Amino acid sequence: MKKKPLYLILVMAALLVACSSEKEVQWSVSQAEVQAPAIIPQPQQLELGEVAYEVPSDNQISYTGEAAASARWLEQLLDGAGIPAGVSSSQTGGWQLHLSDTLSQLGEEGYRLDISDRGVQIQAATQAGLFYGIQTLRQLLPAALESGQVENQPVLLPELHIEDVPHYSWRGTMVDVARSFFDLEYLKKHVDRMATYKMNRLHLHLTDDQGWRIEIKGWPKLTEVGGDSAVKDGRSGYLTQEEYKELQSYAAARNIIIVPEIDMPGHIYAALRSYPEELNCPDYTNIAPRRATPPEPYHGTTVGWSKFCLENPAIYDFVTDVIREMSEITTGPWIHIGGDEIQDPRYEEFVVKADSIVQDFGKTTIGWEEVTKAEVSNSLISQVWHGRVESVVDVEVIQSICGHFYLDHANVEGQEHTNNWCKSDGITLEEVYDFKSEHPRTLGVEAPVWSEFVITDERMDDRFWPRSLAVAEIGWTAPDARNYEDFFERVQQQVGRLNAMGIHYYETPGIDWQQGQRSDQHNDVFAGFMPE
Ligand code: TNX
Repeated sequence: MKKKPLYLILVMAALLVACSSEKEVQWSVSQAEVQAPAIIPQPQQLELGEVAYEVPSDNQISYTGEAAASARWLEQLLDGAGIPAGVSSSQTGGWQLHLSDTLSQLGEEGYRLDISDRGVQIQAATQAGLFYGIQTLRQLLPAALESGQVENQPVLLPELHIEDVPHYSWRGTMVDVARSFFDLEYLKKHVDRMATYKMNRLHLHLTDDQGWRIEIKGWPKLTEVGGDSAVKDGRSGYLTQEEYKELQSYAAARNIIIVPEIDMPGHIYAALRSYPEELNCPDYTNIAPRRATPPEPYHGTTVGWSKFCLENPAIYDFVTDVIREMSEITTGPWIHIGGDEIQDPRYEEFVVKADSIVQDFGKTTIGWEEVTKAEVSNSLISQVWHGRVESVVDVEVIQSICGHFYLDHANVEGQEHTNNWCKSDGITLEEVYDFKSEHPRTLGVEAPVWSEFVITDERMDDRFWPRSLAVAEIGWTAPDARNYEDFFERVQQQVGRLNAMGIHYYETPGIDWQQGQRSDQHNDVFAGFMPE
């Protein structure tokens, strides 16, 4: 064997060192023009470079700290985009995830995203932050990945630096599953869509006159009887505790906390019907006007006619049992006690007691703003929906003011199957977007869809989308950084993605909705995915 000259050995050694150092990764600059990314919600800080990079055909995802789960999310995302990638805890990958306490200036949910000739780097102090960095990256990848239909084309990423922290900690939606039932499958899909746009609270209105939708083991007739009815033409049914828990872990993996509402002491006919002896006054004087008499179900849409028999102390046994079970199965810190639309001399007494029961089980109470007529604890959170209650307590608020956030109202004047009591001409995308909170203790925003007329999945989609994009941006982006024209442009650029996600949105006028194919698969990229 011929001896290799020394200089050659030295060169080879130097090469080896270079290869194993971090400098190994160098992404090639593409000639393509860099397009301004159209991210929703708009990041707080975005610096766009002048070049784009072509994602190589061989990729490695490296992570530090406890970022293994995020590495799996990213792997799943890249896989959907037709970008093969392996995961390792080494430092040499072109895709890097850093989770570190030293990044605490990024807060609970913030992240930093850098795209350069070194590849893609996401940094955060929390899992939520990394997850959101990945969601932003998702919006830079081809929309077709949402339906799993990517063509084998080179993927280009713009050189950029993003530093992004949410304005509000509460960025929610509410689904009324009580008037008409929405099942686990739909709710998971809804969670996936919310997470794409960095929304983090899903409030479930679980009980009302028309139906009771959560299993309570100590009071089984609530679902056996109360779960078996719905608004006219609506769907009956309920979530078992197992399903509820499954939804919670699915949501938690996507940084979404489930907020369960048991609406009391009004809007309670489904329970009155399930346990007539225990919860009603003699002769049903607590049901007035008498829209229905137990055991018949209620299919109408009128509100404000049913309540517990508030002078009967036994109702508190029921309330305690229900709140105990809900607290046991709920991983999030909140229990919503409703409290809306009811007149009774004992209303305040009830609310104060219910608030303290919730706290006894280690949770924080949320109520519709009416509850602040009572001297509730100052840890309670008030959900403002009409803004007419003079609060006697100084508490934090969630803004759901109906003229901006009641998405059961029409997308456009005259739309069928909509409520219109708050705004008769509907709530346009722009009217949603125009919200600004004046309240100094605002936790954030939440958009409810009540389901008196929203009796199919398609209708639920139509009420939420695209208006939830506006809600997401109000929740995330600072008020001064928001601009409707700019937002509207970005909505236009999200169309392909909404289509590929299979969302049955309302076709807001002024937007070209014919971008790509609407998938009938409901194949959200992360649907069904749970990191280990
Ligand atoms: C008012 S908002 C209600 C609901 C109705 C909704 C219809 C609130 C706390 N109560 O019971 O479904 O209006 O828009």
